[in-house]
Formats: sequence, C-alpha cells, structure tokens
Amino acid sequence: MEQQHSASSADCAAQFDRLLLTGAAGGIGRAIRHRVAQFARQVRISDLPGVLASDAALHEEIVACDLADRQAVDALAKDCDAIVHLGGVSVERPFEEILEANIKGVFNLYEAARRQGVKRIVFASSNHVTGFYRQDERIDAAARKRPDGYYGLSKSFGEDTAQLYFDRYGIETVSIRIGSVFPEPKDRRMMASWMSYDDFHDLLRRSLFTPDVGHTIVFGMSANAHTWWDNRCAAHLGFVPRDSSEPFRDKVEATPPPAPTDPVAVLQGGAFTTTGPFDPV
Ligand code: NAI
Ligand code: 15L
Repeated sequence: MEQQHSASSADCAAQFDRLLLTGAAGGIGRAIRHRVAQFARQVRISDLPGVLASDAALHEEIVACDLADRQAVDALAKDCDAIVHLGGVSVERPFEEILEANIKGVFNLYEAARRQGVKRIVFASSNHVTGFYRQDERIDAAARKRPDGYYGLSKSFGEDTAQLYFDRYGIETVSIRIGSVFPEPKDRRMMASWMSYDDFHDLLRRSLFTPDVGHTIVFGMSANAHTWWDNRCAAHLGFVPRDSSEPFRDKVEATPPPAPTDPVAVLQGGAFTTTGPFDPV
C-alpha cells in the first residue's frame, strides 16, 4: 500500500464538463494535452493563432486566441468550468512582451473567468517568483516574493490576481510555482528544480479536483535528492511526487560545472537573475 499515493478527495473520477487549456502548443501543453482528456468531457485547446494544427480529437475543440485580446479571451472562457492556464511568455523577455502576454493576459483570463462563471483555475506560476533566494536556502509558499526579472514579476502579478479573484469573487486557484518541467534535467541547477511530466500531471489533477483550495500556492518539483522548496503550505493537496532527477545525475555532471560564484550555482533563479535588462538600441 503506497500511503503517500492513497486515495484522497482529489482521486475521485470527477470530471468537468468543459476544461480550457491555454498554451497548448508549448512544451508542457504538448506533453499533457492527451492526458487532460480524463479531466473533462470536452477540452477546449488554445494557443496563439497559427501555432496549433487543426487536428482536434473527438473530445477537443481548438480555439486560437491571443491572451492579450480581452474580448477574445472572454469568448474563449465561455461555457468552461475550469481553466489550466499555461499560455504566455515563458522566459525572460523585454517588458513590453511580458506585459501583453503575461500581465494583460492573466488579467484578461481572470476577468473572463469572473464574467463566464469559471470556478477553478490552475495557474502556471514559476519558481522565478522567488528566484533571488539562494540555493542554500529552503523556502515555503509563505516566504516573501523575490521575483528575479520581468517574467518573475508577471508570475507574481498572476498569483496576486488569483488571490484577488478568490477573495472578491470566490474563484479558486492553485498557483503552481513550477520548477523545471522538461523531459529531463538539463543542468546542475535542474537537479533540484526538475519535475517530471508524470508528477506534473498528478499535481495538476489534485489542483483541479481537491475541494476548497481557495488560493493555494504549491511548488512544482519531483522528489529530487535535494530541493529548495517546502510544500507544507499546500499539504491539503496531498501531493507527493514519485520521480526524481537522480537517474540523470551522471549525465548532468559529465558537463563542466559553473564557477562556484556564478549566479547559476548560487541563486535559485539561476540565469534568469542576470538576463536583461533590454535597453532600447
Ligand atoms: P512554452 O513557452 O513552451 O509554452 C507557452 C505557450 O504559450 C506557447 O505555445 C506560446 O505560443 C503560448 N503563448 C505565448 N504568448 C501567448 C499569447 N499572447 N496568447 C496565447 N498564447 C500565448 O512554455 P512551457 O514550458 O510549456 O510552460 C508552460 C507554462 O508554464 C508557461 O506559462 C511558463 O511560464 C510556465 N512555467 C514553465 C516551466 C517549465 O519548466 N517548463 C517552469 C515554470 C513555469
Ligand atoms: C521557467 O519559469 C521557464 O518557463 C522554463 O523555461 C525554465 O527555464 C524554468 O523556469 C526553470 O527555472 O528552469
């Protein structure tokens, strides 16, 4: 009997009628698209115009939408019970790009949720909300935010938006401060921050179906040998990761290490802490 994976209220075969998945053409979106079918009778798949093929499965509908377009986002959320919000700029970029996709984008999404009666959102937040903590520190979700750039700032704004829309309108959100969700860890830093697609999928399911989450912030990482994050504030989700970055250690450590004073070796946000600024040329 696996105690840590025993049934919880999130394990039931509950389904939404219609779930919206934004950012469906991205790395995580492509990896989970086929898996979210189990979460809803119908899945509305969305990304920017021109990036999704028109190959909808029977349970899917494809709706292209720029998140910065308020009217389009309002229509996108129509008749949806829940949203998995992955869409947006996912790396450090000039502020104007972040403003459109991530800041206006998340505002438009929550406004649409309010107007269209969406009850639950899972927001793809990021470890870059707290990227200026050191790698020798261990933090939980109550730690003060220390965004490491415009991108981290936009995710911090998204989390605050989620809190506002819960306090004011009762829309529940789980903000997942994702570490590094990729097929495998790419470097030494990701030995701590990596999360497998399977663990992400399990956390996503719990984030959608655990009752009474209010606005919960949870760090998304696998059961790595060393991590920087403590999920005690999200214990009610019952999330216990199964995978680990350890099987990739030899491969990762075969590459030359960074200098011990390099931010990639010192700060949780790694290279994001030194990317930019993007002065006009
Ligand atoms: P990705 O960059 O591969 O995918 C993001 C998707 O959003 C893309 O398909 C892109 O076309 C779409 N998008 C960008 N601007 C948009 C706009 N204005 N309107 C509509 N769609 C737009 O990113 P990935 O890795 O799949 O991450 C998914 C989400 O999780 C992102 O929000 C990212 O910030 C967040 N995240 C991911 C992490 C990771 O390790 N992969 C770590 C932390 C957070
Ligand atoms: C993120 O927030 C990015 O979206 C992703 O591309 C990775 O760089 C990840 O953080 C990370 O910190 O490794």
